[in-house]
Amino acid sequence: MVADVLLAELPAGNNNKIGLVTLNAPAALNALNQSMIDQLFHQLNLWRDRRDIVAVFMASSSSKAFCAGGDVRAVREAAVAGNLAAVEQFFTSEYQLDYLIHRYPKPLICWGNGIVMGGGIGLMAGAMFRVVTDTSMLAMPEVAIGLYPDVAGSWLLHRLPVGLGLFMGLTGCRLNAADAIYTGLANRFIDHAFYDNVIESLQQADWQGANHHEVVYGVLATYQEKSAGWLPYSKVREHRDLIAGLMDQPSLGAIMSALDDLPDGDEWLMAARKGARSGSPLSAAISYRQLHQARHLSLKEALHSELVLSVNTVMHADFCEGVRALLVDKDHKPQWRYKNVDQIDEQSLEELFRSPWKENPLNKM
Ligand code: QUE
Repeated sequence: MVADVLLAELPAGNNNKIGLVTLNAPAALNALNQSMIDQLFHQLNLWRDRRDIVAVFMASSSSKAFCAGGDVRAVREAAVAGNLAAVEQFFTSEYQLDYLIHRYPKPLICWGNGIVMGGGIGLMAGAMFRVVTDTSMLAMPEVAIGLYPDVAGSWLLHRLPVGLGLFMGLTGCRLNAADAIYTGLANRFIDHAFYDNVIESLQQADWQGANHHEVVYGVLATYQEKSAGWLPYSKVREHRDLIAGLMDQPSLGAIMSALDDLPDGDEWLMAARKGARSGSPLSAAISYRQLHQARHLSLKEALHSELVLSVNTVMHADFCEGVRALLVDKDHKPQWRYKNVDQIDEQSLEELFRSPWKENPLNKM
């Protein structure tokens, strides 16, 4: 069996080493399964405590994707089999990993080449150095499968330009490298052709006695400069005011109508409109409510509330049907529980936010 996470310790002079994790499940676009999450969590913890590890680098062996999300097919199978424990374990360990990355004390570089969606954003968002490339495509597309923007999305999406986080959650819109830099979801743009050079320069840098963050900063700055002419055009920046206006409505119903009423013309906006029209109305309502409720939560609190919501959404909302329609049967005809957001009754929605546990499983983190 081929390992789905490749580990390497690259020599970086004076017995220093750079920890390199390479996601290696290309057929699944590196969608994170339980084993990959466990391996990442274990190794990042070991490297954190090792004196000879000066920096950690996360990358992918696939030119198509850094990480397309979580292995939602496996999560659905567990849910369909009534294996609640497996569903709980998956989200608990995924969020623990995300939390570890957000608080990692060593320079952590995430090379977000190709697709970076959902759980992939969860890995990237917490890294100090978040690199996007000429092929990067970022999205929080969970509304399409009956989930909602988790992996700390309810913490992260508030920190984007006004209205954009909610817009991303309701439409699943796609961001390119320029959008990612503009929003802060990424903070370095480097052409993917420089990947080997970046690794080599990190290995050849003078780490001894130097501040390790400054070393990484300098190496990435060099290749960012060489890539400067390539940054694509930002649709998010162009439409910033429009998006803010669309999201500034008295109710979710009014927001969905505003999205539905977007005129033909701009292809990026039409794709977002399509995402909003075809996504799960229940997911839209969950996202809307969760984003508002999480406004003042810490990262840790946000993850705790997401764990409740994710497990409930998988067991009791549109998730299994969404994954069936988009990723299993691929008929792309999900039968959502509600036709539109106005038909959702408050009590059913409320129940999804109610914790099934006396103690949240993330309390051990
Ligand atoms: C929305 C999503 C996901 C998606 C498609 C969507 C998602 C996800 C995957 C995915 C992709 C490839 C795989 C896999 C899952 O697709 O979160 O197992 O092999 O993980 O429209 O949120």
